Amino acid sequence: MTVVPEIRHNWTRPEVRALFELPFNDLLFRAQQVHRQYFDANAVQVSTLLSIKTGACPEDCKYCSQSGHYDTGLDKEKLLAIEKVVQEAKNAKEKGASRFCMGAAWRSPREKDMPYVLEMVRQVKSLGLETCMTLGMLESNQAQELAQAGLDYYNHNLDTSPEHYNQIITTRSYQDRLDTLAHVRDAGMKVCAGGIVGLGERREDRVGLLTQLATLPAHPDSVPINQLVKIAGTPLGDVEDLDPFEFVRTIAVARILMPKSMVRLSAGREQMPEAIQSLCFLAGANSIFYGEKLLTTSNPEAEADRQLFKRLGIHPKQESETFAPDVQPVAAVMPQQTLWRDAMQAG
Ligand code: SAM
Ligand code: DTB
Ligand code: SF4
Repeated sequence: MTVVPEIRHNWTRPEVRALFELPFNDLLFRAQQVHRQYFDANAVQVSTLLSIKTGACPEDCKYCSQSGHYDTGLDKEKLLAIEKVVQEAKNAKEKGASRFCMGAAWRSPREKDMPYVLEMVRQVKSLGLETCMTLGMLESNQAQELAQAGLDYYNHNLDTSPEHYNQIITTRSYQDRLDTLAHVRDAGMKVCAGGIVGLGERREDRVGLLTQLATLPAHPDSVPINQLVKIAGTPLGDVEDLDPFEFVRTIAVARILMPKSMVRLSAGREQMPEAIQSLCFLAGANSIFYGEKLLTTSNPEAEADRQLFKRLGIHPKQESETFAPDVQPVAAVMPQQTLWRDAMQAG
């Protein structure tokens, strides 16, 4: 019988901080233990992203190539035609993606855009792909409409800690983001919510971000951890690099706090050595974006990712794949190593 940590929603900042402070090897060991209790450690889910409406965004997110507040030299595009989106989705499926994520540079969808967006969901879903959208803030009725059209996931990130947030975005509040997540949850869609690190934030802000995510009424089904892709022309265009081990730690802590969530090694892989990516998989990341482009920036070549998977013995996770170890929950594992060892020995 495998002993699994119970799913907790009452993580405290000191507990989360203590996890970040563990020796690297101990942290990775713990994350791997948790990961194996809920997932096949060698299966990674792959999604492909498409920007369905690019640039001229009214929001002022200091990291973003698409904000209309900064001159990033990006070519702006109108909302793509549905046929074009469907063709891209077919290509992504042929290349092995199981989920297709569509992103728009909007503060929130306008009512007149909704019929197009809903039709896009229906047509992409009819290809046999899982669907995900990220369109900015949603009202409750918009979330309901998307759910009825068959949208599986909605992505909306908290991005950083509540106290660092105003340094990064001033045009929408942290509470606005929490409200959108509540609307998505209430509409019955799966929630994809995570954040972005390497913004020049302190470790305490990474602690704060993950504590917020892990104390939501339900853990997000998917937790994207983005590493800042530095964009020239934005206020964060030449911020200092985050220590790659700190990025791996962030993944590991996310895995321990939210054992049943898919943790996505999201933006920033193109700039990340493969050895660090493989440490992220060891730390419990089990989802990536696959295909040469994210929204506006580049991602590793699909062939390079196929080779990486082959070298690591990883296979793409299929939606039909289930993993059901013979498990029994125990009281949640405490950050102190001794308690962890006791819990493991009890198993
Ligand atoms: N406009 C929508 C919104 O912000 O809600 C959806 C798209 S937005 C690009 C989705 C997320 O991508 C952001 O919340 C942020 O976490 C991430 N992101 C955006 N630009 C990034 C960058 N340069 N590097 C890393 N992650 C980025
Ligand atoms: C998420 O958390 N990361 C993705 C997705 N959700 C929409 C977006 C990453 C964007 C990276 C920068 C760009 O390509 O513009
Ligand atoms: Fe707009 Fe989203 Fe970029 Fe913020 S992250 S500027 S909301 S596209």
